[in-house]
Amino acid sequence: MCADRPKHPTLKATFAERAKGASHPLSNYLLRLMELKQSNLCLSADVTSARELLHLADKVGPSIVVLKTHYDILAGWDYHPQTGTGAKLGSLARKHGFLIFEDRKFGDIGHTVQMQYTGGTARIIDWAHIVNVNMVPGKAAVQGLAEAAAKWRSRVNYEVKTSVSVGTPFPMSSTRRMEPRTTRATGISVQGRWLRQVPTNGTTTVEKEALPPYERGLLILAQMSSTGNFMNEEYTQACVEAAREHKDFVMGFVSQENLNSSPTDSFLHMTPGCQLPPEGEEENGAVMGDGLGQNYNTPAKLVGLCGTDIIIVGRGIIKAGDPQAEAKRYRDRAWTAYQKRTSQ
Ligand code: S5P
Repeated sequence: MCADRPKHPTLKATFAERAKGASHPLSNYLLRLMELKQSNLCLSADVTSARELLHLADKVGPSIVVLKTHYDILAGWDYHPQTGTGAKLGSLARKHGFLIFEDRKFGDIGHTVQMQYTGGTARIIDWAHIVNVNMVPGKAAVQGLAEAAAKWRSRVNYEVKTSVSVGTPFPMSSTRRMEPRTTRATGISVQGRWLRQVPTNGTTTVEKEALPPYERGLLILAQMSSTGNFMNEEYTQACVEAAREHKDFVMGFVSQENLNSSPTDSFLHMTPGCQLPPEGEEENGAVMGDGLGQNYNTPAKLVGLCGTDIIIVGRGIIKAGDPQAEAKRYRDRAWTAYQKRTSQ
């Protein structure tokens, strides 16, 4: 299923090592979060109401590093910038430590995607750390979104500096928030915090306020999981080119395999079309499609063999009897596949 591509250094590097070389501040944050939470799981929260979404995010939050939404499939989405669903998701993201990825798949001319990203009732840019683009209209869609994000970034920065509340996120400057605090706490894990590192030399680095930086990131939809899709190799490579041209905004791809090929590529890969056979049948069990074109592969195949970084799982978790326990199982299997890949 994944092409026979030359082995790229990002296949062997740990997430912590890759964080150091990440040019995008949000990628740097996400890679550190993955290492610290020992998770490379994104929940695709495709439920039907905003209330269910918030409930699920709170339950599954400890196991995931990214929560993916389709805000337009949810009944009862509250658009209020300070108290609405986006703002509530933001506080759950801070509570549990995950990023919000609105799977909007923008796919229009540059000017229109800018308006869709920043305006309307949803004002996606205000609550989604990450969005994605369908590059069918050409590279201008990427450029349009990048410009919109740069404008947003300078507006938020200005508003924070002048202490005007903007409804998004955080009261402190990103630089302060990114600075780890160092405390003496020999060999003890610090209770109640989701971010902590294993003690080294008797010193534990505790990132108390490790909230995401004020940045927005883009994933380019470079390959799809569905049968008969039209994203051929030429298209995929055009997506890679566009990503290289906008490294300050593009974090990586939604793809089915690792697409890093030039020595300086350090993109992240998030991969949908992932399911596990039922517990107890994992060795021999097969995963079937959904009857509507969706194909599924296991975390071992996607992360281990195809070299992707984060698995995106929807119905495999949501439809389980106990989504919380199932999220833990997916997290464990995807993390094991990552550990195997980097240690071989
Ligand atoms: O190629 C793709 C790209 C995406 S973003 N295939 C996908 O399935 N997706 C999304 O991932 C899709 O829109 C859905 O939200 C999720 C997969 O859900 P599942 O229930 O099949 O795991």
